[in-house]
Amino acid sequence: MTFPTSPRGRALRRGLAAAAALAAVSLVASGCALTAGGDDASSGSGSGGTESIAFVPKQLNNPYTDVVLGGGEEASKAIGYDYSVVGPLEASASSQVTFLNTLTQQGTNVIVIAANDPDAVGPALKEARDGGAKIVAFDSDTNPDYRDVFVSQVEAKDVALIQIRQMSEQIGGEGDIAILSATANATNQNEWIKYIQEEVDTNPDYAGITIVSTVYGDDDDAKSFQEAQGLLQANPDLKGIISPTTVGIAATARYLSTSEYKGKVALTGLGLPNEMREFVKDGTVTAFALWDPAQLGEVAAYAGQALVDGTITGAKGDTFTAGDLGERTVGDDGIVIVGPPTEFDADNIDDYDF
Ligand code: RAM
Repeated sequence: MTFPTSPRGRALRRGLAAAAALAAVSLVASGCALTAGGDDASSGSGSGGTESIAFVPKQLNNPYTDVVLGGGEEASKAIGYDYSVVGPLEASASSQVTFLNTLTQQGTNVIVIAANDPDAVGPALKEARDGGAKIVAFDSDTNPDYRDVFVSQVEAKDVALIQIRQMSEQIGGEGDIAILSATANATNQNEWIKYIQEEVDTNPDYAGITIVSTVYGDDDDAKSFQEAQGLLQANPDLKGIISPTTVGIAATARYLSTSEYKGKVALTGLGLPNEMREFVKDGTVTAFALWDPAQLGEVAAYAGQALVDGTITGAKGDTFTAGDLGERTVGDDGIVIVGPPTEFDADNIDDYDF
């Protein structure tokens, strides 16, 4: 099943991809600041607004994050907020805490965070809220006690269902598979993996499939590449790898593409079309999935504004308008869904530019 995308949606994607490229330049600059300046990494484009919004991704230098931030920056400008990005260069559990403390001291109005660990950021977020900040989690949730809303890319279970179905289709429903994830504490990854395992354990369609190993590339390209190589060495009969992370799937595809396993070991998961195109065209990858990352950043910014304005409190049934993306409703547990996911293959990958 493929979810159609309108030409207008594609045009929007192209525009946001351009914005993301600009954001990426800022992030490179911030990486330099980190090296030269000690414990802070930041970038931003003050727009002169009175309210401020700061995005704290799991890590800087992640191409997926760059596209999310492109959407976040566009929306922040549209609502007249001062926009900035701060965050660690690696996605370890407590690496975001010092950045949150600084934002609290600065009186930031909205903190938009993708948590490296659901609890490690808790005390710092509590302090920010005590100081009046609104907290929007995105991509990877915090413990719900510590945020006002969680803007989730798509329903977590749907992400899992697509990936296991694609894998099953590609290996003929039979065989050993492995999962190559991001970091071990990432809430989003662990939820998707839980649902994938649940499907394998309970859905008769997948009775012939066994998950023999789960490894962590930490959203580091080199480590992900090595983990992919290690999986094939340790499991010579492996039929496929699911990598629910854009960094992991791209690194695994690169490894497979020049190995004896190209075209023999299936690879699916969540990837950026622009990073995966060459591997779809050279026969390493048949199909994978993702949503529009820029929309995630956009909806997060508008949710932050709605919280500051008091239009929503994060209660179930609250609604707000996310610019051109239209009305969004807060669901169970304060979750706002962006969706829908799209499946990419050789037939449609050239229609996307992010
Ligand atoms: C990676 C990150 C992110 C995830 C995407 C699909 O870049 O791990 O959290 O949502 O992939």
